[in-house]
Amino acid sequence: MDKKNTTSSSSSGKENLGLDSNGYSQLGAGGELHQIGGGEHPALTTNQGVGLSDNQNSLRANLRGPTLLEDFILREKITHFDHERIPERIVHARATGVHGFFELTASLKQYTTARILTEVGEKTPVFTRISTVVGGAGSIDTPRDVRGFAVKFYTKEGNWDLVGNNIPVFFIQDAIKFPDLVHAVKMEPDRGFPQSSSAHDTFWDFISLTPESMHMVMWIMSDRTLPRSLRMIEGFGVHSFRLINDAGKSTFVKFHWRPKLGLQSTIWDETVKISGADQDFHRRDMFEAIKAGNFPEWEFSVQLFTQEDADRFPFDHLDATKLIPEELVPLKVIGRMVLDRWPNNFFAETEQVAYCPSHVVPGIDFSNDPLLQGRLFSYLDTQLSRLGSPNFHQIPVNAPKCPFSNHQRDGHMQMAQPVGRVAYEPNSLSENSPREMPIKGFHSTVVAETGEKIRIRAESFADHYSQARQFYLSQTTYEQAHIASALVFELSKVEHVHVREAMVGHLLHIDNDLAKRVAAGLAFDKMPDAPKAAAPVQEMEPSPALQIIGKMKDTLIGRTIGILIADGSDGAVIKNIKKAAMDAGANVKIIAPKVGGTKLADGSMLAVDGQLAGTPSVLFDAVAVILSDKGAKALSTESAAIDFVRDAFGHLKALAVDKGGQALLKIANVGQDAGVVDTNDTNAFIAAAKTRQWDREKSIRTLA
Ligand code: HDE
Repeated sequence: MDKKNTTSSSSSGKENLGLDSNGYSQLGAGGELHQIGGGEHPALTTNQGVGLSDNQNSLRANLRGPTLLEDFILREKITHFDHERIPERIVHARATGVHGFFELTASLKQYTTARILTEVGEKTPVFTRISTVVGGAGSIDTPRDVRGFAVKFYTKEGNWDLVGNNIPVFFIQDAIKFPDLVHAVKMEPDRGFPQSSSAHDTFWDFISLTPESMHMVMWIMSDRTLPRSLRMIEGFGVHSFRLINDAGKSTFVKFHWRPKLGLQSTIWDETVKISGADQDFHRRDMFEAIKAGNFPEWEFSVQLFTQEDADRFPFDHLDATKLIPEELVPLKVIGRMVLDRWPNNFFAETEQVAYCPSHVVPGIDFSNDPLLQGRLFSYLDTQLSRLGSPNFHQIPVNAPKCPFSNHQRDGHMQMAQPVGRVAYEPNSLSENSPREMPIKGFHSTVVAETGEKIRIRAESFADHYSQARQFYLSQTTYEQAHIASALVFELSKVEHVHVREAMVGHLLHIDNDLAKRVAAGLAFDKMPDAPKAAAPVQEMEPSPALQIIGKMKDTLIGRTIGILIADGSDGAVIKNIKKAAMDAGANVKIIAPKVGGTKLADGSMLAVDGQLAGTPSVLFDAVAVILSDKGAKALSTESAAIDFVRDAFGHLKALAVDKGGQALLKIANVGQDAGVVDTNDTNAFIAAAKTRQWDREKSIRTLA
């Protein structure tokens, strides 16, 4: 076990027995321990427990002779290595997973029998996996993309998987379109790129021919798809589910996660540069936060509504391209989730975890949403292909933490050793074999279904533009400009002019001004025709809850400030800024030309966290630049230093500068505004650092 790994909170004492937290042996060769280099190390063995005397050389016929087939140690090691990979997920391959707990704060006893939703104060272990959708497992953390938000609750009544996204709606209404959507957005089959981007022809071709996706398109073109941190995203169950109470009564429910740190995104240019500076930006951020004990937390809420309420909605709640505005059905906060333990092993847990929306517990049931219905099939099928065995539920991260038993048997990698003669039910030969639980077991809701068996989309699913319009009109002017600019950016990467035109045609139904801005950004000489809408566009009340800026918190908690220094910087000023930032809850990192340390004005050496060339300002939420005249002169010919301040300004961040810092700003041609303050005015700096300087953007960038 890594001695330095303080993030693992396995406190069962099992390590002392050579067992991991799951009770599996970590030692071979009888658990023999060797005293090596001051530490006690388990013996290195084969998988059969045979101790190795030499792990450096394979067995050869003579000193310089051929390698022998007889070398079972070499063959076992290489064979295992050859089989190290399993098929990556077709979507959501790239992810970060963390253990934690869910705690109920308000009971839903009136609505459900599910114990996890009725026992206030009870803590339920969870494993949460947050993913990008499009790229492969080794792709970057920060493309413009939806984030998956999957939570496995290990409840006392079985596992419940809430497999959602950070956006409350989806692209399509019917599961049968999912393979087409995914084939269109993933890398194009003839060329194998782009790896993790929607900015290409096949995606926009499909979208332009799929009007039902327009609401989702507004969300993915917003900054929601550019999260600052996985700790600062919302999560949504998306579909309507049902809660069932002890009288068998059903209530519809939508599930929401809201981050305690507030919602926050980066801006596009910043995201692009983060992708170059740190491909693991989000995974590292989560790892470091957990390691430092800054455990991310989300509030869990529900929207509850009846069939009669649903009948009055101006949309069909079974259509996953629609959301229920909070102003129509308010959110009821019922719990919180805290993520506090990094997995012991990435592959064993984050890779092998198998979520299935069909994993529900008694008291929770499905709606007829045709997308959800398709998902109920797809995920189990996917896990069989990915993990290769119907026994995937026995992998520790997937196994329920409550007892489970049935008569299923055998199969690849059966890890259990069921005893006895009976593997069927009913039986009279066993007194203790598993039996049904007629009262407490899972019951599907009794629902009357009538009508013709038919392959057709319901009329109530025909309105494709009203909520897209509502979303766009609910945004602040800054956010609207980002949406319009994102559309221009993405469509500018589309080679086929007719696809660009078709998209702008759809925008005409969403908002005339938006269509005009995008058409101008693409240099159209005339506005294309709007396609015929399947249903009239309805005017809906704007919903401020759909904004990001409206939901950002002015805070430095969970955020990081970078201080750029060089030889000769003033130690007292550095100390002052650092203290103010830390008092406000921020992390602070010192950046200098050399990582080994910097000699301050008073001759003392200051330790450095990051080397300037490898630690650009995109990694921080605000920056301070503290330089002597000599230091400023030395950095004036360093493009990394020029970029540091230019990007911080361009990404709307606060800058605190002393005289030398000002000199660098001048050389970098960086302007002055309320977000650029003197290092002596720490209060002004901290206030500015808690947000972004939105007004600055129009002075530095042409947005659509
Ligand atoms: Fe998924 N989706 N999906 N999806 N999805 C998968 O299952 C699928 C959909 C979501 O961290 C796959 O285990 C179909 C909506 C997340 O492991 C696969 C349809 C939402 C994750 C699959 C959808 C999601 C997946 C690939 C249309 C938001 C990652 C690997 C009917 C509510 C879970 C896997 C994790 C993963 C199928 C639509 C969220 C192929 C057929 C809507 C968060 O089974």
